[in-house]
Amino acid sequence: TMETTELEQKVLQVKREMGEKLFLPGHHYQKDEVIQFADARGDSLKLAQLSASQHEAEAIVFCGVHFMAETADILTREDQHVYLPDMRAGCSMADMANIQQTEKSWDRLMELFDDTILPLTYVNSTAAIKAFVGKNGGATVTSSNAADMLKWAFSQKERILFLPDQHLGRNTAYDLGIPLNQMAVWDPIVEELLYDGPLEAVKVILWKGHCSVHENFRVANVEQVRTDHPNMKIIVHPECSREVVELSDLSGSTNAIIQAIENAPPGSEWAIGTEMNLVNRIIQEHPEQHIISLNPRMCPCLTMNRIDLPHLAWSLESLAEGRPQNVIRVESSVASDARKALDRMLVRA
Ligand code: CIZ
Ligand code: SF4
Repeated sequence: TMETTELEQKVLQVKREMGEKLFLPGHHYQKDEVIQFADARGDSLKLAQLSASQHEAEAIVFCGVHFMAETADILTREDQHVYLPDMRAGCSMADMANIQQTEKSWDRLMELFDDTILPLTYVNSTAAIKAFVGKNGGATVTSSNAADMLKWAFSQKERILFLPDQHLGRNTAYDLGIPLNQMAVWDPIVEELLYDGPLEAVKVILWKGHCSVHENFRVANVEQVRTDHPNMKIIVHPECSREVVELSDLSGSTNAIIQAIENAPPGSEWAIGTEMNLVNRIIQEHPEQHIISLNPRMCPCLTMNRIDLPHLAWSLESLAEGRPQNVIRVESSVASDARKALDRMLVRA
């Protein structure tokens, strides 16, 4: 096996050789050993938009998870190819909405609600789900534009089905003034609507999915920080539960979290509720502030971490040797419907 320095040399060598023909986007949740080589860092929306604007690039080696690489493929030309250094880099949230279940659930829900629903999907979803949403008049959303997209959706239909993250859906709808008793949860496993009131009152139907990383930030963690650090501000990602968001000082997308820390005066104290690699990087980049993770046990995204230096070096080496591995190619009929859902968001982003 190669030593770290050899692997790093390999990465640098291929980057040098390929120049503009290679684009290497890196998600904020990636390991330091990988993101040090990224041509751009960002959240999933920024990386998708940047990938789409790399007209010189023949190869995009995506340092992130599978759905992000799919989105990059959908938004780039036919002759540009997207690669994922480890095919096991999935997303447990995206996997919580598979297309068969979604189509079955949709039929049930349209019956229950008499054709009054528009589907929205968080970009953290498979290309097949994005295509389903695009075909049915809906759009994708990210955590930075979810509120605007929800408003748009209500200009189209009476009710929204929000996939696959119930927490982002609930937190965003709540911020828009929709009371919790007008939100129902759809459990796709038992095909059941979890709701107490009259069906006419339902405005938002939340797909019962979640992020297994952000669910690890609990009310008990918030209470502990309030006790141990009374002056500390708590900021969390809206993939955290409603209860945790409610008890925190601020909530916001990856970019909003980074901005809040950058704009805070020296000596500020923060507990951050988001993925571990990003929190650690923010801590390193802001020694003038006192920053901790909201959950002291830290919360890594295991699938993001599957992209490591050995996988990146292997992926680039195989590409340079003309036998590229792990191409991410979304079938063209799926891609064209998924693109409709993405475009409805991008024109408003
Ligand atoms: O939790 C994630 O995977 C996020 C926040 C992705 C992104 O950048 O939108
Ligand atoms: Fe998926 Fe959560 Fe990991 Fe993001 S942090 S890639 S939503 S499992």
